[in-house]
Amino acid sequence: MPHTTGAALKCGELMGQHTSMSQPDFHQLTDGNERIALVAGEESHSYGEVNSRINRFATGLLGGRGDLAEERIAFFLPASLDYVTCMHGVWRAGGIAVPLNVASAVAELDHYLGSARVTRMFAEADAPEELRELCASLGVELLTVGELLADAPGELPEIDPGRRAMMLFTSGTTSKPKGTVSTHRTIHAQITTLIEAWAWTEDDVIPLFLPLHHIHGIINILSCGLWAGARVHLFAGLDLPRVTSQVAAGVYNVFMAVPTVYVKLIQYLEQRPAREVEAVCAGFRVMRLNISGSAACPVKLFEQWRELTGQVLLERYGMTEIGMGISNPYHGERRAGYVGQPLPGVEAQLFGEDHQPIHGEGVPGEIRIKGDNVFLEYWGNEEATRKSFVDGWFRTGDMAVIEDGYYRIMGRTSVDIIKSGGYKLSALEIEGVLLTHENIAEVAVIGAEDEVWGEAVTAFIVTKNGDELDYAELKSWCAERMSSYKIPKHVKRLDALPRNAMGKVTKPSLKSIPL
Ligand code: MLC
Ligand code: AMP
Repeated sequence: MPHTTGAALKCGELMGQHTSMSQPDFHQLTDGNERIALVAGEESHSYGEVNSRINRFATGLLGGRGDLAEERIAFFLPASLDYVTCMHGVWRAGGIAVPLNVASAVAELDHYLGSARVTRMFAEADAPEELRELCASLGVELLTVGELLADAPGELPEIDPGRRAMMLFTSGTTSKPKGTVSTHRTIHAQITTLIEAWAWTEDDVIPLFLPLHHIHGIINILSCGLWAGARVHLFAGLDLPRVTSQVAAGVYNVFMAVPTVYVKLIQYLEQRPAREVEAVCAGFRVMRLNISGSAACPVKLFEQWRELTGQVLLERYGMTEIGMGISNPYHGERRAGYVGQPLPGVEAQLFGEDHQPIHGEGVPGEIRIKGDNVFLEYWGNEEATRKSFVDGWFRTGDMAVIEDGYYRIMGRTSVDIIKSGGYKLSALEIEGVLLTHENIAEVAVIGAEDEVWGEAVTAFIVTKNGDELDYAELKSWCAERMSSYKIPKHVKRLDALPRNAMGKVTKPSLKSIPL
């Protein structure tokens, strides 16, 4: 994929327009601040310690240069001190941070690294051999954070807020994930609106077990936490025994997760002894805030959580391209099945198919968003960027209706987007991989309604030889080619796919086929 040759020019153009800053203003990240910023297992790190490590890393990254000039630096790191060092170090040195999914298959990493034209990648010392080979074949230098820590911090560049800061890969209606680029200003806006709306303070303590290649983990939890001077507990993944024991011990006062996590918590607690359940629920009950988002929170789940813990979930709506857009109130009615109202600084408007704004209530339309929170561009893909904006409004592809002043999400404009456990997946991307299987002639992938995952990836296939495919074999075939959460949970063989008169597969009709 061609890389935007206009990058340097555009950045130069922006330089004169806004005041410069040496780093996005995470005011608590300063030398000498002894408050604890990160807790990882038995280790904890103060803001001052993290700050000086970031400066030493940024200095090492620069290696004598004045500015990284938007060099794409990828990192393949779990939630850790190294991850935070990398993210902020790249920002301070003037690069574009490209955090990657540590659960990616090599074929996916090939696309991310290649399309972003990544030059350097940071991983742990024991990075898998396959990753080393991939980096070597792409000419990407593979390093550890420790290797680049300078002995002392050097001078760092002034970074204009309009410059590119981060690229996150997101699935869309095109087959391969696109790099969503946000600027320092975007990130600043995405953070500050949440600091205000959800009343973050430096007394907050929050667990972070969501992946750190998506905004839910990166912005809502890690960045808001560090901006506020709060304490963020890092986990490599959702470790229910550890998280719940910390909850029971009263460690946290804020909790943020996707609906699937609340489902998993309820299922987990159903199997635990009554005394433990009581302690965990008491730990949740005293928190100041429990948030659900990244996928629809079913009303039943909202009620179950309230019954179990007394917590009224605050549901909010967001997207990689916009950060958070719409939220139920911190103070005020949190309505089950609704996502609330636009956040401070975010403009939201429903539009009809004729691209006209819908005024008043009760008429569904597509949510479109404006504001500093909106991303800059899809990397190297001007056409996709252009198509996703109309008159300066970003088209989310999500349909909603306003009822009694609250937005209710109704679904998406595309059947090819699947939300599974909070991950956005492209049906077309999964179909593209399945079609390379030697015995698959045709395939249609949909998201089937599912109590745990929200939607479960489901593949309807027509085999070349007319026989069933062995599911276990197909699963391990897929595992070599895609992240495990993209692998179909259900596979159903059909003699032929249902098609309309134009020959197009009628995906909605697949939803009613029993699995
Ligand atoms: C894990 N598995 C999934 C899955 N997560 N399958 C489908 N969908 C998912 N989301 C599968 C694995 O492949 C594996 O299968 C098995 O479940 C166990 O894996 P695990 O990693 O141990 O699962 P678990 O830890 O329970 O993970 C569940 C989860 C995780 C909900 C914690 O999926 C998750 O972190 N989701 C959140 C993603 C997120 O942050 N989205 C935000 C995007 S930003 P097998 O067969 O190998 O056993 C966005 C904007 C916004 O949406 O508004 O926030
Ligand atoms: P992503 O592209 O991974 O950032 O996912 C963003 C998408 O998640 C949105 O476009 C919505 O479809 C969906 N989403 C996020 N929050 C909610 C919510 N509270 N209710 C319904 N859908 C949501």
